[in-house]
Amino acid sequence: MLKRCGYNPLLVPADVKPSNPRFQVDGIFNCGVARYRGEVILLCRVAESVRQTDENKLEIPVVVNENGKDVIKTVVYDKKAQPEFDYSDSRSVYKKGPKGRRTVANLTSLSHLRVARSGDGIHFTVEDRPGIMPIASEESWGMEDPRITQIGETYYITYSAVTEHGVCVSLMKTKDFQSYERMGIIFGPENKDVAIFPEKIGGEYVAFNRPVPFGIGMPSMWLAKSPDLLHWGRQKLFMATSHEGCWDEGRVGGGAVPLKTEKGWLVIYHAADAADRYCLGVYLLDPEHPEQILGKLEVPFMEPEADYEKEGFFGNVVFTCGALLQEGNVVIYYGAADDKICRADIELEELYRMLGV
Ligand code: MAN
Repeated sequence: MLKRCGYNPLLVPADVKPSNPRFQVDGIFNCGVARYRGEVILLCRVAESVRQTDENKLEIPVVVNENGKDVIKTVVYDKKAQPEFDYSDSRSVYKKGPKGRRTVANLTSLSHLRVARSGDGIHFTVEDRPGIMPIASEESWGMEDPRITQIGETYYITYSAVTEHGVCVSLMKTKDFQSYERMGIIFGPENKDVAIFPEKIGGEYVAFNRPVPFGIGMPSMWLAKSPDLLHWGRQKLFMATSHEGCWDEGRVGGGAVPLKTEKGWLVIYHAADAADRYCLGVYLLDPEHPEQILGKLEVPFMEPEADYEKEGFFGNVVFTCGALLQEGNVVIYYGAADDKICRADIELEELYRMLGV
């Protein structure tokens, strides 16, 4: 039913030129998707780290402002001399706390956003330079997981804006994927996975978002509304995590920007279990009332199964930020194991059948 592209992975770290001679590319993954002037554009998350020279040390890049100018500096951990930190997760360094609690001390890599283009949706060329680099005031720890919503001729991009004070979601816009206008933070910390519907519904913009509660509750999917794309409110819980032992027990969050079909909004989302295994699920929502679910699959329709999804920077992950409708097919671009970009297609009719609509 689901056809993984025979050319997978479409993009790997070796396809990307580092933005800085001291850096190596750890991953190109979790990309926003758009059609622009007859081409498919992927706005990719590119994660880079410092090429390490001493195995006892870990040098981490961050953006800081010095004398009014943004520069990349490194934070250096001495693994032997600093055992109070946990270095076992490839994505983050954790500070060990009491009762097994741990907090993120740093991310191991710094992500920026970069454009890749293709005429056929399969063979992509990655630009030599970053499209947008993080700035110290808003994204000192990086820009992650962009999602593109086309409204008219403007492409609105939401992304995780990460700093030491938390993960926010910011908005920017472009008309040409060359110059970008930052519009600021639209969801304060901690929030992620914002996918804006591509048109107003009932006179308002609608977006999924994924606040991370502290103390009570789990990271779940919420729906917010806005008159202008900047001011979001009237939050409603859309879907909470599921029961213990289920594929969606750990977290659920928006995935691809919702696709408009003749039967309603097709929503591909992600969920992770307690072991951080990320799968994709699907919903069909009422065209006029997106909080109303017309069809839902109780099981994931895509799980990390291929080697390139099971192994990588952070294994057992399929994660999408964007999909396209093309001749009766849903074309899903997704990040595999947090370091590659892949494609999988599924017929829309097949999805309808699975959803019982
Ligand atoms: C995070 C996401 C993604 C990433 C997954 C899996 O929660 O924001 O950036 O792909 O974890 O590591």
